[in-house]
Amino acid sequence: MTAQASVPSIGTSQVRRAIVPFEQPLRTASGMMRAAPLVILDIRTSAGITGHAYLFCYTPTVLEAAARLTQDVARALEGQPLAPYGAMQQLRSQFRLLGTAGLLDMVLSAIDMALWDAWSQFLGQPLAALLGADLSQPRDIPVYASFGMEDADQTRRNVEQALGEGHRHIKIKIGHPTLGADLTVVEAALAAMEDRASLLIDYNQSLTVAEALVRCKALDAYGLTWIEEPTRFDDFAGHAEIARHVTTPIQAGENLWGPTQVAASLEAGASDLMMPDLGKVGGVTGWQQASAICAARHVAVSNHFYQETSAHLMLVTPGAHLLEVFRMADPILEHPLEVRDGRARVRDLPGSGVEWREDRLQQYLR
Ligand code: SMN
Ligand code: MG
Repeated sequence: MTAQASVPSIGTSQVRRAIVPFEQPLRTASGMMRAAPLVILDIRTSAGITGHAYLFCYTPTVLEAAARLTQDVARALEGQPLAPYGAMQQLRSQFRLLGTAGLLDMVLSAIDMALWDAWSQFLGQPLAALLGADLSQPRDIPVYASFGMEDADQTRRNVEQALGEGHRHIKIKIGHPTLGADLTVVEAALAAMEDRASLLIDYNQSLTVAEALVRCKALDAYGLTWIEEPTRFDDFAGHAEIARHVTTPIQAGENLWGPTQVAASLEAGASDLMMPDLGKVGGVTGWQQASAICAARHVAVSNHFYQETSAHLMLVTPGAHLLEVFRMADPILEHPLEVRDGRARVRDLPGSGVEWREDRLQQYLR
């Protein structure tokens, strides 16, 4: 039997919508979030295996459209061989004239993640092992605790909580009305940390370039691990201007559409670090291509969201840096990513680690 004959074919997909409340509302300098609007995707195969993925849609306003688009695009895959590379190449070729940046790239990313989950289940391998990691070796990935934009008192409490959980890297969001207010919160976090952890900050694109130059230069005095998205994500020249005048590493990438935009961003010198989002960069396939671009430029790589699948990928990512653990889907997952003493570990089981707790998922379906 030829290898091709043994590859199962892609079957029908089940697409559902869920809104899963955050443990606590999350304030960013660019808006407040209270829940995760998620597309829940299950792609069946002729081998009786089902690939799972969720897609974070940021706002409930687009959830129904994203689910409908996911259903329509996944239908175009039915009958194709499951092998993700060929299936995604074929699927993306249909959108060459339309272009995919935006919701369609998110939908294609989710489909890609589900196909890779099914593919690694079919081959009986954890995704990381399938991509070349030796899971018999130590495979802990340093994580960071990620918090919203809070005042000094709540920031101190968040830092204490994260330190108590063993975290050695902590991210907070700033972008308060004044630089002084930002520095008050940063100083409160650093005082509570007492050198037991490193501090990362995230402006969520909230500053003009001029204001970012003032604020980031002032932040240079604090020895931060990175300053994230000080200005609009797609203003590569603006980010590059900031990066040229600031010694603290500039971090960006969570909003970049695909490896091509990752390459353009790095080419422009927009950031010193990169943090692709699996739900925007093109899923596992997009991450592999983006990761290769970063490796060629010796740029350290972190993730944004999707820690279950990202943890597998970080084990085969040159320059793997820090893993963001943002537990938006935990309430509906059978096996939330295990984090102990500030380090994450993937399970040595087939697949990407995304599996629903159906009884809990039912509570959140819309
Ligand atoms: C972020 C963006 C959107 C929602 C929550 C958090 C943030 C991050 O930019 O880096 O996690
Ligand atoms: Mg961010």
